[in-house]
Amino acid sequence: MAPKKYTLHAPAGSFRAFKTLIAAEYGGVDVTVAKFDGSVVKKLSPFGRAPVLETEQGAITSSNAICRYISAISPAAGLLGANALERVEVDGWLDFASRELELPGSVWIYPVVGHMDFRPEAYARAKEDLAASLAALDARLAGRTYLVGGRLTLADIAVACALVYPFKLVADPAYLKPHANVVKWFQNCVKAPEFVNVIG
Ligand SMILES: N[C@@H](CCC(=O)N[C@@H](CS)C(=O)NCC(=O)O)C(=O)O
Repeated sequence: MAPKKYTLHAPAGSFRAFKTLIAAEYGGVDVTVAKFDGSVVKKLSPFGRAPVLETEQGAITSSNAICRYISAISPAAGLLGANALERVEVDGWLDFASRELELPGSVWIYPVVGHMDFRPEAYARAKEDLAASLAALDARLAGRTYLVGGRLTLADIAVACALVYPFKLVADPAYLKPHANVVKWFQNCVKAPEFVNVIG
């Protein structure tokens, strides 16, 4: 049987695309990244937002849905959790990554990389909000290697991807000092070849 075709449409360097591409690395799913064309995304996505995954059955929108799908079609990688409790915990961490990390992380980073005007209040608030989320994450990671269960899941992938740019571009050692468990866990995740192949 011919291998199924999956094409991901996302701007270059999108942290929302990283989640899917790393899940695909763990799952052994071949995902082609298309040269980004916003007009294609507008056609494929009802909201006109990237990323979008084109499959032979139709398009899938929303980065969390896409990475869940890639994990679901490669069950041997165990990315969605080992039982019902782990599965809902993974879902919870995907929500956490989107709301509590990607959101403040973007508001902090976008003015720095020129994607948004600099507004001092929003910038300061984003830094504070991200620190509060990191504190919660740090507490969860005390004495644990992974966020859910005893092995890496999509929860680790999504949460680590949300932190790639904040950690690379804006968070200095003083900001990260209270979050040593997060830093240790993050470094452990991103050194895996499946992460390195996507984010370098
Ligand atoms: N919750 C969505 C957010 C997607 C999103 O905001 N994508 C941005 C690019 S990273 C976008 O397409 N912005 C263009 C627009 O909103 O028109 C997801 O996780 O996929």
